[in-house]
Amino acid sequence: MWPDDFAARYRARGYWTGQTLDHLVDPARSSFASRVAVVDGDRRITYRQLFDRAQRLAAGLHAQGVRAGDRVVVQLPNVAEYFEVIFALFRLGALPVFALPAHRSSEIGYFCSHTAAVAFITEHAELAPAAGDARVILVGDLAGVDGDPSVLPAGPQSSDVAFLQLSGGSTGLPKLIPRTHDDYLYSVRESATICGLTPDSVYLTALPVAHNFTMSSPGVLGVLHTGGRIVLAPRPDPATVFPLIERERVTITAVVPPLAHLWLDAVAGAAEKPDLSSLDVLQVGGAKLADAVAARVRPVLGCQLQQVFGMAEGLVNYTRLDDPDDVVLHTQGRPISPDDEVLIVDDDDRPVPDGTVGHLLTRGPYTIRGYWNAEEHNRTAFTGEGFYRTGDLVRRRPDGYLVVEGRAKDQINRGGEKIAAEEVENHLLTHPAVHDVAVVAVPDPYLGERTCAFVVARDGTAAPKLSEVRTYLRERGLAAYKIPDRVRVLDAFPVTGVGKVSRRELRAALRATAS
Ligand code: OOB
Repeated sequence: MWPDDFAARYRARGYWTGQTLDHLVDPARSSFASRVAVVDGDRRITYRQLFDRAQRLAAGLHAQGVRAGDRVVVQLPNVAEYFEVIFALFRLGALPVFALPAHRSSEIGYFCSHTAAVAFITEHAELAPAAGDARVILVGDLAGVDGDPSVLPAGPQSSDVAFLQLSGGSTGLPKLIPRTHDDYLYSVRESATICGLTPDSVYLTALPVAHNFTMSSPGVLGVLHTGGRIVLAPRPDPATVFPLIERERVTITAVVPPLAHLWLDAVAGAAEKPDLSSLDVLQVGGAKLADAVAARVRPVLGCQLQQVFGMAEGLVNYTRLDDPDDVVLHTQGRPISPDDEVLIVDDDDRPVPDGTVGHLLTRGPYTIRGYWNAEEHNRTAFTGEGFYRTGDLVRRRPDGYLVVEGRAKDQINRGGEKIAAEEVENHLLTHPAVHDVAVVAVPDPYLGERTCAFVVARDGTAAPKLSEVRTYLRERGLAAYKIPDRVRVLDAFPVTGVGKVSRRELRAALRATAS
């Protein structure tokens, strides 16, 4: 948590307002109450209906024993129930732990045990055994969880942790990110302004709704803050989203670079063009957008591009809607807040001049000061002064805009989906035929990066083939996006440098041979 003097400053400057996230759907903000908040297929849910249902669900969960401070692992696809669940939990002061729909028993089991979750809400009955002691509530059974809201105790404080978000991770196990009501609401409100949201905005949720980009940049919470409308897409493919954009007159949506690419190609190649004329802004983020793809957005889709460089730990950078093309096409934006402190440093933490590539460190009014229950990891993930080491290599232009030039963390960014190399390596090291393994990113024209596992076989055994590796990891319950795209077998790893070989050097050496 933030030191007192920082917290006092963020309050005095009006960033932290003392409100909690459940306030976003409060019908006391009566101008919105009768408007549609969420469209999910044929279901159209007003702000008042969402509020009422969330209150009743909160009471039902309370009756089942869910209390303030309890953790509840939430794994929901893009469905209306997601909103009922999160606002019910926010009302109770219980903490959603946001799993992704792609997560499987390995990830879910870890989230449930690591957070000592009291409940696991999912659509996947087959993942129930992974939940351990947590009560499993299937999405289809949520409607039966109901109670009288008048018995609910007082809600949380704005300085309390509101939920745990997942870190992309670079170590063996994913870290959890505690975000408070105060800090998150600040980023949501400012993002809504920066992205030009109004009560007439219609936001298409094409990416998973629980990802930080979709939730808050400005995402679904930004839309609820301004009284706009959320349209949920079950899948992000053109055949699903284009008709939704047409029918609902969508004005803004957010995608990762491979999806931007896919949508552009689909429109460019269509004999009969979809009507995307309502679309004002296409936000692209989560991974570096290639200049060539950026340049096609306006000519092909007829809308504005906004680049978004953010992280679930906090800091979010946007190109602004009135920025010139040079900035929008070639930079990843600038921070939300005048109090976002950005340091770009060399390997010894010494600041580098503008224009020089260095490690991005940051702290500010909505960037965490530490991961949840991870004291030891926090000592290296944050500086003594509380700056978060993002692991990103960036350069700052004289106008303050950032350009992402690379990454120093042991992570693969597979089209916006983050994979911790070590997590996959640890799974593969349990394979009886694997002596050693290094998982590295290899460049890919479509996804940006894919994963390659370099495997050294145990003496006298045959190294597992790609198909065996895939089956093995699937059976261990690893999410599909973490499963290597390629396997390469080596007799031994190259010896890099003198003395003990660091994993990082090894991965770098192997990456050089992989492309
Ligand atoms: C978003 O959040 P995460 O937590 O999944 O991943 C954060 C990491 C960053 O540290 C950076 O390595 C990479 O994803 N990243 C980008 C990028 N946006 C994110 N790298 C290059 N260019 C970009 N535009 O990915 C996220 C959170 C909020 C808003 C948008 C994205």
